[in-house]
Amino acid sequence: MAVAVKGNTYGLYIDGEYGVPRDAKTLPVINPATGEEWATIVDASAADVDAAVRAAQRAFEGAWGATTPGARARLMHKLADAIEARASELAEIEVRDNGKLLREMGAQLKAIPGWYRYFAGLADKIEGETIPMERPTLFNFTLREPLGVVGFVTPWNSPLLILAFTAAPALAAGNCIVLKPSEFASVSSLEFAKCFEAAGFPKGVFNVVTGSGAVAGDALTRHAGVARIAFTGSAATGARVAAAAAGHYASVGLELGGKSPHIVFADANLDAAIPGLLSGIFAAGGQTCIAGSRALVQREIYDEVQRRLLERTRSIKIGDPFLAETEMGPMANEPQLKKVESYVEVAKSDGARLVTGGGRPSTAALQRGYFFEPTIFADVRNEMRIAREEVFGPILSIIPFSDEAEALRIANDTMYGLGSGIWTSDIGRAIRMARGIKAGTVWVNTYRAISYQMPFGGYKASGIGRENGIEAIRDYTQTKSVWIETEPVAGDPFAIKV
Ligand code: TXE
Repeated sequence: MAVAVKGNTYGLYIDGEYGVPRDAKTLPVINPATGEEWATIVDASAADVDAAVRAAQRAFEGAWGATTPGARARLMHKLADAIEARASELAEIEVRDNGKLLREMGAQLKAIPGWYRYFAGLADKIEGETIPMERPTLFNFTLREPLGVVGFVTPWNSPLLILAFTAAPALAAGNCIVLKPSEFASVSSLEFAKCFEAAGFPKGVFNVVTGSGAVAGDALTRHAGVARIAFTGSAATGARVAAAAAGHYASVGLELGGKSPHIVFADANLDAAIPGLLSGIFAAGGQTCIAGSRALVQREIYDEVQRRLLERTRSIKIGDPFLAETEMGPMANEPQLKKVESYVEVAKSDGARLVTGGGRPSTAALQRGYFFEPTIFADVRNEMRIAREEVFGPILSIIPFSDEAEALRIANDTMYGLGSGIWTSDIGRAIRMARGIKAGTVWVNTYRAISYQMPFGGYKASGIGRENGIEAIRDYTQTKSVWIETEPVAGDPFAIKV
């Protein structure tokens, strides 16, 4: 059942209820493949955000706060089952929301239950420690407690997968959530809330407020009732979010952009490396934070790699993201299309050589959607803007290099540090490069692989903190130190006990 509560307007999800606030402003939801408006969402006010935070606080102080770790885990397993039951429906909504391929979103939705099951398994393993003290009469231990209400601000490119990175550990640790999804892709998050109902979560544990970043996002990140903000989006907005969180002493997790180097050495297996390079930049139309947008290619194979890339890129099928044979859908929204288009001129005027693409496809059927051709620039120098700024689209820059040292220097000459790829058949070189690269993830002879088991996050301007992996759960707990004197004595009241 759809959650549109008023005409085709999707309501906010607060305290277990969908509702459209009286006099609510709305925002259109556009299908980027057709340019058509297919729904509207509420453009929430600061008061709506406050209502959601209060609902989450009530749940935290009430039914959810009283839930045992084992019960939390069981609910999370049921949540995973509920997602599985609605996976195809949710994947289709995401495609309509952001234009990514059904084969991509289908694969993401299939994987998402794994995140909730993995962290469900940790819910009853959040342990404090007993600490051996120098004074034997002391009995000291730590408790690991949830933070309370956490606020998530998510982007449009993979809304439910990115949500899983933070929601799964947050729930396992016993927190309540207020989510502000991107105004460009909110419907899947609203529909996803139904899975919480199906699983039997208490009301208020998970809330969704839709709307703009400037109002709803800002209100959430500034709300004094929110103990932690997890944000995924652009580096510029991330810095604003961190400043807003600092105003009320909330912790932050930031997963920001990238300009990931994808390095191919002459000793690489090119039959694997070429599809690897393509997946790094043209999968999802390059609209991923881990896009391998800088291909660093060793001079001996520079011409061959260009030729083979060009051959395959020219055959990429652009079109309806719902069709199984489509390989690239549209850009997710109009501002994103305009941004990608603008970088073609930027690259040309900086002297990069356009090898293929560079514009919107001429096919009549694609004119109304936000489609853009897979584009390659060669002879790029790392100083050029096309090699320094995140485009978040299907534009690959090819940069030649001579040896390991030069590859490493170019790879690290960036403000970002999220992903990186190395293609080589020399294990020693792979290890040397993996050690030398300043990025949160290094893929060797593979690319764009992600799992709930592996920490994920950025160096430098690519973010703060790590998502996924066992340690991610620590970010959603706080430590309480308990000191117990088993043989109280009247000590010196004017000297600290050290
Ligand atoms: O991002 P924003 P946008 C990058 C990518 C893209 C660019 C712009 O380069 O071209 O960002 O995309 C909310 N307080 N990435 O404009 O602004 C906003 O409503 C609180 C990289 O979509 O970062 C949305 O929910 N929240 C990326 C979210 O922040 C605010 C994924 C992201 O929006 C806010 C997406 C504010 N002041 C874009 N302003 C990745 N790392 O994967 C905006 N928001």
